[in-house]
Amino acid sequence: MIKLHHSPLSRSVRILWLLEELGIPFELVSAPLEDPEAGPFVQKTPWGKFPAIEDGETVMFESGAILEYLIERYGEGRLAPASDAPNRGAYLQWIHFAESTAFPGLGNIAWHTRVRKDADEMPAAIEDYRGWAEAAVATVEGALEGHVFILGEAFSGADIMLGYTLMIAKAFGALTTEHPRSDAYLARLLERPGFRAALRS
Ligand SMILES: N[C@@H](CCC(=O)N[C@@H](CS)C(=O)NCC(=O)O)C(=O)O
Repeated sequence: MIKLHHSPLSRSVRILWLLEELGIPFELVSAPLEDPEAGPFVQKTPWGKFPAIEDGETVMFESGAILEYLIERYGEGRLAPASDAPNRGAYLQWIHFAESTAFPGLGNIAWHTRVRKDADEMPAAIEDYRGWAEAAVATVEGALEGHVFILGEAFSGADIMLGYTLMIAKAFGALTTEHPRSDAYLARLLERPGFRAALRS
């Protein structure tokens, strides 16, 4: 059985949400976040980070990679366009955009406001991080024109990756009333029972 190492509100929410959407059995191992100032990779998981999964001999971290792996292995055609579908490229792009491009600004704001608590000493840097995060939200805002989900009508794993990022962007004030499509999209995602369940654990 798949084992998910999860910490509340961390990026492992994405994988818990995915597992709920897939409806496959899994074991949840939940733990509080160790003090991030203790150093990188110190979490009590196989790779020192949340999320991590164990699936037989496969032990992984990186939320985007885990999401792709689980959908390919257990999706049975759900939650992703086929590998030769015209929107397969967009699907992969948004999965990776959510973490690699959209998250770093938010991660830096979180680090300096919640962990180091030195944000007031570095206003220019914080403004830059906020600018990066807002630019990422604006990119999603443009892409959502005429769309229910990021690929159009169909919900996919890319929405799971983006939904978590947008939730954090809203919490840090980078998703605002200037982004009505993104805000409505996030609200739609938050109505999904899987996302709600993942946020409760
Ligand atoms: N890019 C990785 C980031 C993983 C990550 O940094 N996770 C955070 C929680 S959201 C963590 O484990 N932080 C504690 C630490 O780095 O020790 C992913 O998407 O899974």
